[in-house]
Amino acid sequence: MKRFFSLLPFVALFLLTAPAQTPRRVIIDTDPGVDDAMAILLALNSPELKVEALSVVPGNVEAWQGLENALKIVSLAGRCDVLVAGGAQHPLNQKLITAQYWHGKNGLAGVELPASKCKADARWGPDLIIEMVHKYPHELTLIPVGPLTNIALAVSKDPSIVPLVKDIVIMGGSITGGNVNGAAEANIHNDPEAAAIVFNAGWMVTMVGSDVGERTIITRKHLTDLGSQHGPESGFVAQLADFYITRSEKSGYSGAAMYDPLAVATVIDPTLVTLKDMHVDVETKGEFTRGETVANRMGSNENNVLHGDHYEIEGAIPLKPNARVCLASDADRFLKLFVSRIKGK
Ligand SMILES: [Ca+2]
Repeated sequence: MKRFFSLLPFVALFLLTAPAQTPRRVIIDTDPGVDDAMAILLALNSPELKVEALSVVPGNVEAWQGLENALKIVSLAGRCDVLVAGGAQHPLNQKLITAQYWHGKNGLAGVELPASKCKADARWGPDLIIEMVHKYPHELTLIPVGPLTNIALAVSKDPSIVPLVKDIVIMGGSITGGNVNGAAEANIHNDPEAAAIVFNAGWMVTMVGSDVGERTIITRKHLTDLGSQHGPESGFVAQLADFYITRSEKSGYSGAAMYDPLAVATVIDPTLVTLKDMHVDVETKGEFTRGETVANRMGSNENNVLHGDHYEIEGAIPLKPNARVCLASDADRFLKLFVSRIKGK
């Protein structure tokens, strides 16, 4: 008997580390968006995930266009069971900056999908997030792949959701320069105040940034592979990828950054990325740096103490990490996963 009890910790450890038998429940908060559409279809075609809902946030396109796009995407996939809700209409504290330049006039590379057979949920996106977190405590993973407006509104309205969320994996930020300007990544740049609320909410934010997305690119080789079979979803993704790669080539890149799909893939298979715990602050002022994610790679700040007319360094003050920052991805393995999940659908 004594021997059995001495084994209990090991049995418990095995149960905790055994592969999950049931899919992970996720909510994707999205501003669709070419790479959003790819990310949503990757999630809907991955048995590791159960997509409970899409909440729509203004970003790449205005809120109404994003909601229409989200509804058309779930309809194309034959998945009207997935709740789709509109949310915020604008960023918390600034004017919206849309990105038709990168995503086409309707946000979906100008591709006109059939009218949606699915209907929008009547609830407001942040309220839907709050309700779902309470419905499935410790089970839901949030995957925000747009500006963080809806998530900030949800945690501000009901901070009790923070410890009840299983995980939050965002596409946003960067620790080595931006994609909007020298400092800021687009999702954070589009609502820095919301991002600051989310990073300071008290949970660990997994941050899949633009710097890693830009090293995880879809190329014409993958496009040929995708186009080798013809289904409604693979055909749509091939059209999106063609537009997106062409746009990126015109800007001097050899392929298109898989920003949002990499965030979804990080939830499907965390071994695809390398993460490091850091403390991240969001710059909300700054002459050149509004919207920058300022990551502390040392885990501490110098402690400067006033001595007469000057300060002296007296050691360092440790910082509590609030983010798991993505440093690298296994791009080849990710692209294989992406193409295989979309192909033939
Ligand atoms: Ca997005």
